[in-house]
Amino acid sequence: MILHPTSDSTSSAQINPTNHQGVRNWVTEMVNLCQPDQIHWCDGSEEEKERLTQQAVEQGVLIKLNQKKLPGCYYHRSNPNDVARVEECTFICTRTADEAGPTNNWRAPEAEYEKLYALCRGAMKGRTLYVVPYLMGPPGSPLTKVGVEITDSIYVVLSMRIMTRMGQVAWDQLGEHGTFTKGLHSMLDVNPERRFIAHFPQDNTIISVGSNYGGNVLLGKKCLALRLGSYLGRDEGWMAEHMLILGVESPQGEKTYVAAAFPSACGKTNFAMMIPPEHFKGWKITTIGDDIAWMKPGPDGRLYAINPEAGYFGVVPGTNRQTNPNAMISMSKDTIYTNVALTPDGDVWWEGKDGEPPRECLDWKGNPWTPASKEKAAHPNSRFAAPMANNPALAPEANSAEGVPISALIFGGRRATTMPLVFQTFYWIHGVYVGATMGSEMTAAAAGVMGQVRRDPMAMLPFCGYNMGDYFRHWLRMRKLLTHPPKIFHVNWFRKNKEGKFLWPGYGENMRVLKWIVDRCRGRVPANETPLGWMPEPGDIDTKGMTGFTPAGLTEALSVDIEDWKREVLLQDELFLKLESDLPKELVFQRELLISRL
Ligand code: OXD
Ligand code: MN
Repeated sequence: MILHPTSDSTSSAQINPTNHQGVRNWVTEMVNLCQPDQIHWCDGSEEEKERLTQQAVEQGVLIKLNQKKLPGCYYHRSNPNDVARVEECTFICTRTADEAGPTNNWRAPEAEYEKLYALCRGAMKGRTLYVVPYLMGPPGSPLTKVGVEITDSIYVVLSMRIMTRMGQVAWDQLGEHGTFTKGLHSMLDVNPERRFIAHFPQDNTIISVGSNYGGNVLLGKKCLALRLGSYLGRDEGWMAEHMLILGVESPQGEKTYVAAAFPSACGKTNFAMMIPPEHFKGWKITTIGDDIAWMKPGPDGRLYAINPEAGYFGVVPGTNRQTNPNAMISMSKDTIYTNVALTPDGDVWWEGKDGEPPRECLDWKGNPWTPASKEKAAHPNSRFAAPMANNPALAPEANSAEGVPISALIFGGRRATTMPLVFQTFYWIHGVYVGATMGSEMTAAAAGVMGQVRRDPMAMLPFCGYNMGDYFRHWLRMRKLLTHPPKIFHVNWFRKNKEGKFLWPGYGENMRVLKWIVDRCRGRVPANETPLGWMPEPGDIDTKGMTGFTPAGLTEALSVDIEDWKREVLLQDELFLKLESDLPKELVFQRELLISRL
């Protein structure tokens, strides 16, 4: 519904889709601040999608792709200065710096509001202000939260429609008196000098300016579901984690659910949609979520998880029919592609796609590209946004209000050395220590030095909305609320041999490791006690039917080098020293215990 700001946009029930006075007042305030030419209250309907898509094409924000090959799919090219999350422009604005902690950039709330409001003043002149109501979580779930994002980006509106349950459904859940997260987004002039993603946990508010990149501007995702979510979870007794959620179904119909935290661009989407190898006939993996888990103790003392999202915002390069067939199908219709390459027949291409590279195409910046070009055709962090309903492996439980009971939590980073293929931690506190000391090589999902190992506790370093030491304390506290806590594991699909070749093939073959994890959860397989935790004998991982893989390869992938581990413990100090007095003593003891076992 389009309105002119001069008409009273917030008083008439007829033209206003919500009677929530808090929403009305805040929208009026933001309209007065940003001074748009028009206001559009999104209803989430098909008709609205068609109309806005058409407008986005007319404005050159989207390009219509070949509808025979990719029905309902569109192409977007971002400003080349705006292709990834920017952690140095991301702020936690708590009352005190100590509440944000040493791993976050802190700003005092008053000064930050003042600065950002000054930037937003009149910023939407000549533009439309969209009011986007959305749900994070299935309708009716006790974990579900309502957000309202105000944005001047039509790309954000159309992406939010894919990534969340957007429109009337959110007003219905909010009612007249519910609480909601306020999110203000303006692209401004998409200038890195004026790019700020600020979170005000104590006001349940987000302000994001100067970017149009998904992770910075789809405010339900990283900003609400992780940063504000983790803060709310601490206060309300639940957990917001950077985790995929999947179901493993045996040929006998036995279902086990696991959640796994891997840093950005380390294979969460691939793992969540995995197709088991031929040898595992009758086994099925179903996807509940590929990026975020909200988890709460259930009445039976188990930990229940929901996926707050409704779509996937996945990394495209390297995805193909071998590595992730379900992702290929998911993005074959009704998908927005960002920063991939565009072929002359209106198709998309990226490094690692099936088949030969196109003889010519336009690269992600719109420049002519051929296989002889030195630059990559698709940006390494190019993305697809696709509705989860497109995923052939989607679990029906993805829409369940109560969520799924989690048997295993899995941590894993991208590590060329040191970390074995899999181990199980001895008990919860040990598992928290292993998660807290997780390291991973940096990827293109965030601006920074690629390949450098950094400590990324629970894969939450960029996403924890409060003091990391307190976050660890919250993890330790959660154990007391669970009578049947999940078992905690660590995996590493990325270990290399001396020649620099991966020791484990990864992708669908990860089913073999997952099967061991499921069997451990169900008490069906023995394990060796090692300094790191419980580990399989090489024979306990089923390698039948693997080609080009030798038992020696598995032994090497599982090996533990004590000298490497002594170095690893020292590297963990990088984080522990930073957290200093904030660190729970339990984790310091765990460190001592590990050293004594080495
Ligand atoms: C993401 C990320 O987009 O973690 O999911 O960067
Ligand atoms: Mn992520």
